[in-house]
Amino acid sequence: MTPLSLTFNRIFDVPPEKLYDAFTRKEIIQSWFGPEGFTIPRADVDARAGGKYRCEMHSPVGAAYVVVGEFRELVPHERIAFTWAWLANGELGPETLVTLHFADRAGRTELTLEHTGFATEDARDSHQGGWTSSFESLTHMLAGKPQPMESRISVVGDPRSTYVRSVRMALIEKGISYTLDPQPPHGDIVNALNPFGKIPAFRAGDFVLFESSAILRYIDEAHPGPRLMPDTPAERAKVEQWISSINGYGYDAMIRRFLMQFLFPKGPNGTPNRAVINTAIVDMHKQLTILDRAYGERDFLVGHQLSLADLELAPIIAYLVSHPESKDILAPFTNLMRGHAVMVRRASFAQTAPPEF
Ligand SMILES: N[C@@H](CCC(=O)N[C@@H](CS)C(=O)NCC(=O)O)C(=O)O
Repeated sequence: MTPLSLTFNRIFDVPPEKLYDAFTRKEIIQSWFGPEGFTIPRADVDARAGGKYRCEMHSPVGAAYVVVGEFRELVPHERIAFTWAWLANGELGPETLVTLHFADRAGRTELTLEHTGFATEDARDSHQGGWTSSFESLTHMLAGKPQPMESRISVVGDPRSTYVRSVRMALIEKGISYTLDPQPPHGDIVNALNPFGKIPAFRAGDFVLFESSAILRYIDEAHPGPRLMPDTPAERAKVEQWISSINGYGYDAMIRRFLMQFLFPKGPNGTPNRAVINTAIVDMHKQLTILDRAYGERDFLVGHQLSLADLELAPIIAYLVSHPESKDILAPFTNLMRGHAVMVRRASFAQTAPPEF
């Protein structure tokens, strides 16, 4: 009969102490644990015999998994044994046992991982791929490839959202790698990160943020790469001014009342409500006039360089350009259209093109 257990043998290019830390230190666990592409937004680890651990993993498409267990044995740099059980919908699955042996091989480490006690062959087989991919993540982390906790950034939200796109564009402009969890608003995963249930939500390791303006500021200030805010206080205030007004009034008229009325019509017999659209168009005209004046002869909303304000606006204008009625409305606003053409040429714009509604 096939044993209901798994055994893996791998050599890692680090000494046993370092590999041992990768399984016992919370901040290191968060930088690699789980299959490739997964993030660990939360890990609680009490690495002593009888101590408990709880690890929350998110897959690249946003599925959340929680594994919990208890450390049974820890012999520093030699051996670790811990129980392993999945927690789903508040219910604990069957408990299995993971044992790790670390053998020094002239400065490298041979790791033997045994995972025993599976109740079924299916349960065993479903862990085979998980561990195999996790060893890849571990290898990347140990080689210093980009998996430190702070760079494990994820943007949570449907990529069709203009706000989600702005945040993704900022990350790309800064050269920061991230994963996208394409979650709808008001789902469990989003609600857990943003009490208002809106998207985007943003995670950098344990750090969670919502509201695109705050996320954009954080991305810019907390990371190296090209600055997305101008140098002077006056210009920075202008950027805030545009972000706030685009967020407060622009989105409301151009996306919520205009575009959404075509995509999700609320008028008689499921047709777009013309009265809503017409008042939105009046407001759009006023807003586009103001924005067009702000560009003047320049290609950016503030100064002569890309700023967070341009990133907040571009995804909204992109939707208007792609809709026949608003395309015509936009045409006379030549300064704004020139600025938008500059945005369209950026890699961050091309790489975040939203899927169709
Ligand atoms: N002020 C928020 C607005 C976020 C927002 O409204 N997002 C939309 C998607 S584009 C959303 O979540 N809508 C669902 C809702 O309003 O309930 C921000 O800047 O992040």
